[in-house]
Amino acid sequence: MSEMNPLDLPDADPFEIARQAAEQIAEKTGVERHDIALTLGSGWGKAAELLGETTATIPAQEIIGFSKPALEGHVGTLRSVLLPTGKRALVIGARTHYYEDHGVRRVVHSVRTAAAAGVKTMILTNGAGGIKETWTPGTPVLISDHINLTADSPLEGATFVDLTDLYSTRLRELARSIDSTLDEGVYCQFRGPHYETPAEVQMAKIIGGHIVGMSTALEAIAARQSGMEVLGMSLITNLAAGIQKTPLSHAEVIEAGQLAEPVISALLARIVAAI
Ligand code: 8IG
Repeated sequence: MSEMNPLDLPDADPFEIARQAAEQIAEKTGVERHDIALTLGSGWGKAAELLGETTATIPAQEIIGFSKPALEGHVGTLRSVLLPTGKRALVIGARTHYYEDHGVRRVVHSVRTAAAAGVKTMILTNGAGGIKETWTPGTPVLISDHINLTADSPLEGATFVDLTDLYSTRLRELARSIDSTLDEGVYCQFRGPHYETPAEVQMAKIIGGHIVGMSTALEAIAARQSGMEVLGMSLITNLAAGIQKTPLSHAEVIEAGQLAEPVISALLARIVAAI
């Protein structure tokens, strides 16, 4: 059933495996180095086509350390895109979620691979629940900071990494120069895969959270460890439990994502063109 992944071996070096993955990507795409990487979460997939010309598409599982996508709505490919600016973007349509229980190394492997491929700007996107009552489903927001509620970290051993300005102020300002109406908020990563209880959403609100999700924070930490600048964006596909009066459903989340997708993908493409 599940295939063996070298990241799971006890003496594996995740950075060496990321280096090998980057080498395979360079071989398969014919692109030696990429400048920007984007992880496209639910609702953001269409951005891949709008960014520029796709010059190569690779099924993610052909690259060392990557696995097949576990979720509907996630495409499971890595694409190399030539931007109008001449820069090269690596589009990651294959996200491993923490709740899949494959360990943090596999969660952040795509980010480390991007860094090894030369990427300096990491764009992390997701679909998430909104706590701010002014947000309606379909609203894209900038991530200004995060609260990591997984009690886990991609850093191993005594590795101390500064997370001040983790979600680059410069890139958030650049995004707002493209769309001045973009709001921002603090992203709380829960383990999932269940959605929160209303009480947990209230807790998130009280401790300073505005967005609830199941990804991104661990990836952002790994991105910063690798020295990349991070831009984070959430598509609010639903109001968080208890904020919205009706129960949450995965179908609703997918639908809100599909409706918003063309608009937010175009926005993201314009932001990337300005980087
Ligand atoms: I889409 O309401 C999406 N992902 N934790 N809570 C959490 N993750 C989400 C939610 C949500 N909506």
